[in-house]
Amino acid sequence: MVFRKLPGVSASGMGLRLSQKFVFLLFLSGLVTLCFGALFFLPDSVRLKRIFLSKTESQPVTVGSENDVREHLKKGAKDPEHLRGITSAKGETSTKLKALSRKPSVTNEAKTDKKDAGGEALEDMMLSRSKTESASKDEKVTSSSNQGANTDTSFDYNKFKKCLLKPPLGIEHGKPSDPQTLQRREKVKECDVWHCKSLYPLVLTVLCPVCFAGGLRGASIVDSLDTLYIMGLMDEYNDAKEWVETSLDLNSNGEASLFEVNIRYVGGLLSAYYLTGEEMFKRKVMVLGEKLLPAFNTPTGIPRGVINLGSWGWASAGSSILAEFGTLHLEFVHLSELSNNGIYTEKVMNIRKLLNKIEKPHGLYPNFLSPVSGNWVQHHVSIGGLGDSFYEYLIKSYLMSDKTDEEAKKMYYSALEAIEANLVQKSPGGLTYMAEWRGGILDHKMGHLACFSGGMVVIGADDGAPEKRQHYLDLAAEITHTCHESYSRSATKLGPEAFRFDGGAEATATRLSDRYYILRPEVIESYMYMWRLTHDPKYREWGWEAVEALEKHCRVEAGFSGIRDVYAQTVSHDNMQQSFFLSETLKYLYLLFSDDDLLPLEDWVFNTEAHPLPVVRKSCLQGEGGTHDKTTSE
Ligand code: DMJ
Repeated sequence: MVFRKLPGVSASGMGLRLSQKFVFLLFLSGLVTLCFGALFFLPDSVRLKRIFLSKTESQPVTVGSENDVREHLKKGAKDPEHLRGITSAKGETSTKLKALSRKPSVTNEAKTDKKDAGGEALEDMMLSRSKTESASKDEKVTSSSNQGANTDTSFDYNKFKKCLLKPPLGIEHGKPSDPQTLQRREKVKECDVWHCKSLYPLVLTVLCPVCFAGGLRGASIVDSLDTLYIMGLMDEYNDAKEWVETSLDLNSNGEASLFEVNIRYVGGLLSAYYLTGEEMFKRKVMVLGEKLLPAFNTPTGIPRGVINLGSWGWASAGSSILAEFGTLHLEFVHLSELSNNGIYTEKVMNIRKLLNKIEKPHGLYPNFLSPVSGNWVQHHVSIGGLGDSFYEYLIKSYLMSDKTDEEAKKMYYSALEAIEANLVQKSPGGLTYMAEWRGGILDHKMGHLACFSGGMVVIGADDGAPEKRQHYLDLAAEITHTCHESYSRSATKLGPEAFRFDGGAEATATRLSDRYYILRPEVIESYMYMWRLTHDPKYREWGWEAVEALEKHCRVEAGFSGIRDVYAQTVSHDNMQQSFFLSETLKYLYLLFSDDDLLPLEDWVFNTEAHPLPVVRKSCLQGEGGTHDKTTSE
């Protein structure tokens, strides 16, 4: 065609046949493509390359200012792909091209990469070798995860502190003025020292006395950080902190429960950061948070229950459990707060959206949902195991949002209405309990786990319809009373795993398999909230009964142990000290015997593993800050 336009020269005049012309053109275009393609393989310094390739394709995206970061993150929140070219810290650079060509698998890179230069690297160089190795490994994961979620480290900790209404640790760490209460509090503290003395040397040498099979190690250490700090056990806290800093390996290969990792590790690291301001905790939790994101890559966005942190992704098929995928909200909102990246909030809002929209039998939420179809898998409803913390997180999301999250509020009170209409029962002996619901048929059993609901109902009492306030207070008190009965009707004064209200039973376990107690916190948790909100002294008395029973039946040489049968006069130990004993049971007991200004409920909500997370005061955090009551001291 070109030839036809040349004056005086016809195509045929060049003596070429059509097929020859075609071959010639093919050769020419191949040559041009080859030359252009070769530009990509030239070193960055070659001028030709800079001339021909546009800036955005060949040069690093320099994230120079906070605003640049925000801009990328804003886009990233809408389009996670966009985030792939951004590395972990403010001011760092990355190549979009490089990021796009990265393989999703991280393991090889993690082994060979060197840690990026910058503030964090410098800091690491000053720490021990193992710390450098561990932090560096974590950093590798962040930069090669291709999620690029956590990039902004500009969270203003001082401003956050100013936005709290009261100092977190109150006056003198919430020391009660009444000597008997103080004595009881000291006893609880001593229990914690006891576990530390026996457990920590093991932790520090053997490394893994309490861990998840195949998952992350050191659950007890991360879980107990804030308890130690709140109790003022600074030597033990410093040991735990050092372990986290030097030995917590976030790349561990093997399956782990997304729920467990979230409530213990994410929750534990977040609360440790908010309480202490230690940047190391924030860095760790940011890395971990990012590693959880692939779990949400399902057709519905409902995450799989089991993940593999080492190989990046979810590990198992099957249904997702309501209490697991519905217990991410508090931690994920804080991951977004700290990283200034909405992606975490987006993930959990997506879950909520689905749950809000889906048809619910009698307004109830069944325990199993398919992450593929987004439908309920069967109709078993429980306020205990499999369902519990989903309801807890609805009301706590509302409270943690500084009472702005109206959707969470609405969902919580409608769920509570459905629970009251379908599950709440009164026994012949006058005990109020929460039965379980199996496709419309009631199972008159209440699990120990469901005993958290006394606390849940009481913290939400004030924000329901005004005419219901007293009703909620009464309901909370009745449930807590029933749970106390399940303790006081046993030989050990500790409660069984599940108790029944049929066949003549009233708050007692009828099956052998339900008779164990594994140091669970839920009953004591409700005592703590009931005490804080009513100041009825009986809750402190009930708490003390539990301390005495724990001391008598569960204390062993190496810490505390669960028991196999709460009705047996002579106990048999299961030789397990659950990690929640440290994070929840002892913490709630300590708070029960402290003044209300230790972690005041106006400022803090506790995640389902009792890790305190601060109320997010958006307007204060975005404005000048400073609601701190200056009359109190730290
Ligand atoms: C804790 O790990 C959490 O409270 C969870 O939500 C369910 N129960 C255990 C302790 O019993």
